[in-house]
Amino acid sequence: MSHHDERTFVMVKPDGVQRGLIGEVVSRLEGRGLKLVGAKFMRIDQDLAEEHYGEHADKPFFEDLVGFITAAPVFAMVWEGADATRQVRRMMGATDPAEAQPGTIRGDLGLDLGQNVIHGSDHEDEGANEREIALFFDDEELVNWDQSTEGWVYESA
Ligand code: IDP
Repeated sequence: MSHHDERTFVMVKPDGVQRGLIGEVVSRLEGRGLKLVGAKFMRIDQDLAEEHYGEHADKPFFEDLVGFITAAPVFAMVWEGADATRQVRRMMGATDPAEAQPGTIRGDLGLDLGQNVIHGSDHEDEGANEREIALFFDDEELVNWDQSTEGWVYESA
C-alpha cells in the first residue's frame, strides 16, 4: 500500500439522493483527484442503521436519525487517495450545514442538521473508515484498479 491508498467510506444520504445530488457529490470527489473503488445504490435496513450509528444510540436524536437514514435509498461509496478520510471530511464541512463553510458540500447544499446530504468516516475516530467500509461492502465489491491520471494528481507516485 502506497501512501496514496487510504480508503474512506462516503455515503450520499436519503435527502441527497431524493434531491438529485448523487452526481454533484461524486463530481466533487472525482474532481479532487480521489479514486472511486466501490459504489452501491441501496436501502439501509433497521439493523444496519442501528449498527452504523451505534455510537449515537443513547442520544435523543437517535430514533429520528435511524428513521431518516432508512427512509429512502442511499448511495454508498468507497474512495481512495492520500489522507482520504480527513480530506473528505474537510470537503464535507461541519456536521450542521447552517455552520458549514460555503465551498464545502454541506455548506453549499444543505441547511438542516438532520438532513445534511453526506456521510463520511470520521478521521478522528481511529479505524472508523475501515470499520464502515467492512460494514457496507464485501471485499469482492471493491475494485483494485490503476487510474491513468494518478501521475497528474500526485507529483511523486
Ligand atoms: P457527522 O455526520 O458529521 O460525522 P455525527 O456527530 O457523527 O456527525 O452525527 C451523525 C449524524 O447525526 C449527523 O450527520 C446528523 O445528521 C445527525 N445529528 C448529529 N447531531 C444531531 C443533533 O443534535 N440533532 C439531530 N441530528 C443530529
